[in-house]
Amino acid sequence: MESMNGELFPRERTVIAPGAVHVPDWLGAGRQGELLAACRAWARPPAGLRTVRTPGGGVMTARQVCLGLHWYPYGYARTAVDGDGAPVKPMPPWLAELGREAVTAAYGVPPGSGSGSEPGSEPGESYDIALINFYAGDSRMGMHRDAEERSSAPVVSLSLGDTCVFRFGNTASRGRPYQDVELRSGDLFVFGEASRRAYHGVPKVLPGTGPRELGLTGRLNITLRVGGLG
Ligand SMILES: O=C(O)CCC(=O)C(=O)O
Repeated sequence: MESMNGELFPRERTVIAPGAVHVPDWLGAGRQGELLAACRAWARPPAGLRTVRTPGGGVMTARQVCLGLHWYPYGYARTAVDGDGAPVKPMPPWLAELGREAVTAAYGVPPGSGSGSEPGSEPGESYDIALINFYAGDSRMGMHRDAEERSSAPVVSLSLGDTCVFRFGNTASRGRPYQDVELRSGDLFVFGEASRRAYHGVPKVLPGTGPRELGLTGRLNITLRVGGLG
């Protein structure tokens, strides 16, 4: 018998590497719609969606908007220093809470719960940064590490819209070994512990694969991070 989304076998929670966990279909259709509506509001100026240029002269094909702190290559600021210069929009408490729930869903324990075995964040640390990347058409993202945060709390990644190939690698280099994981609308991916500084990227987005009822052309990815930046 097929599951509701047409799969012959339901996709299951999978540990991709130590501390790196894929939880398919974590966000239901209603929550995806709410998150998309919020992303559309955050994308508007001031400090809205922008094109990111790297110091080496490269241009990122995914466009980005930030909450809490503004990421630029390669640091964090309180204003959109490589955009319109406006103050970054605040991180809403409900999104920080979603980050905590996501870690609990991935690892089975909330962040900072004190068992000693759980990854990353200290008690009291909360998700205070969101990076929202919008992939239109054939946008992609090269292999990189999320390295500007001072906290070792896990990164929480939420996907909306078109399916992508997410490449999850190792901490030593951009090359092999890596694993390719299909991230679909509503999927959660958490990487912390030994995988917190692993290289990762998006080699491919598959246009037209998102759920029609969501009403998004392209793909959105939201990563929630603990900055530890004071
Ligand atoms: O779009 C994705 O799934 C990954 C985004 C990413 O790597 C990042 O924001 O650092």
